Amino acid sequence: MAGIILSGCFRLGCVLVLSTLLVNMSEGSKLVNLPVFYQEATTSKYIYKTAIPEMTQLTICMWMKWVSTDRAGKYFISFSNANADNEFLTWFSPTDQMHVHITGSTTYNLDSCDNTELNTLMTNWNKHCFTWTSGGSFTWYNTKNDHDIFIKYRDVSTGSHTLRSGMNLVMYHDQDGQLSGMDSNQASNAYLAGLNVWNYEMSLDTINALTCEDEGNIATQASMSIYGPIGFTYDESFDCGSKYREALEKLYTFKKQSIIMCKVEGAKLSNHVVATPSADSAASCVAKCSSRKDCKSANYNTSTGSCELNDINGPAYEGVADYDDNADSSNIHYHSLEC
Ligand SMILES: [Ca+2]
Repeated sequence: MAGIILSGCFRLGCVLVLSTLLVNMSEGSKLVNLPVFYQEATTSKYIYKTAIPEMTQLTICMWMKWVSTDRAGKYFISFSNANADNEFLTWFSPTDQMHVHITGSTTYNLDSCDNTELNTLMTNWNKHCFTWTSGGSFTWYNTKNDHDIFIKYRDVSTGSHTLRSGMNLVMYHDQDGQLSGMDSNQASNAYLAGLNVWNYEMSLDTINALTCEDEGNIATQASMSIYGPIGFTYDESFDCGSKYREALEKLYTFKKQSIIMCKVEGAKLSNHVVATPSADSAASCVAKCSSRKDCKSANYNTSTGSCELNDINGPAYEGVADYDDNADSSNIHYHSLEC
C-alpha cells in the first residue's frame, strides 16, 4: 500500500504530514515491505557469506525477479571452498535447463523447461525454494504466477555427496575461486528479497507454512555481507503468509473448529507440556499444535528449535510462576486466546 505525503509551507514554516502503511492485513496474507537487493551484471558488487559449515542437506528460499529473459549462462547460487569453486552451484544452461553442480565436477540437469513459462515465472516476483539432500534429490519449488502456495516444479535425483566446510556463498554469480574469479557475463540482472538458507531439507508442507518470521539457520538476507556499492530498497510488498495470525483448522473427531494463534515474543509457559514434537520451524510447531485436540498453546525456541505443546494458554497464567513473559528473546509463545 502506497504511502501518502502531504506537505505545505506557510508563513511560520513548513509542515510535513507523513502517512505510510507498511503492513497491510488481508484475508490469508500479510503484506510486508522487505529489503530488496538488486544485482546487476557486474563483478563490482555482490552479497556473500563466508565460513559456512559442512552440509549434507539444504533448503534455500527467496523471492526472485529477473529483469530480462536472457538467462543463458547466468548463475544464482554459488558455494565455493578450498576443495572446489563449484562446491554447490546452480545456473541456467543455454537451453534453459537448470544445472546443479555438486562437489566440483558432478553435474545434474533438471528436466528442460518451457521457455515461455519460465519467462513469466522468472520476470515476475515469485517465491522459490530449492531443497537438496545427499543421496536424495535436488528439488525446485516455486509459487507460479503470484499464487502464494508452493508447488513442486522440477527435481532430479543426485548421488551421495557432502558439501565440505569453509564454504563461501555468493548470490547471482559464479565463483571460479573463493570469493573471486567472477565474470560479469555470468552474473544475473535480478532482484532478491527474503533470502534464507537452512542446513536441512524441508518438506513441501513445511515450506508452505514458512512465514517472514522464519529465519535460515545458515544464512538470512540480513546476515549476508556486502561487497561494493549496494543499496537496499523498501518499495516492494511481499506476502509474508503470517499464518500465526490466521485461523488454523483445528480438527476434532466428527467436527472441526478454527483457532487463531497469537505470537508473544520473549514468553514461555512451563509445566503444562503434553507433547514435544520435532518441528523444523515455528510455523511447523504451530501447525503441530493445531492438529491436536489437547493443544491450546505452544512454546517455540528459535535457538534450539525445541517445540513444546501445552494444554493451557500462557497468558491465562499471567502473574503465576508457570508463565514467564520476561524470558529471553529466543522464546516465543503462541497462544489461542484473543490477540
Ligand atoms: Ca565456477
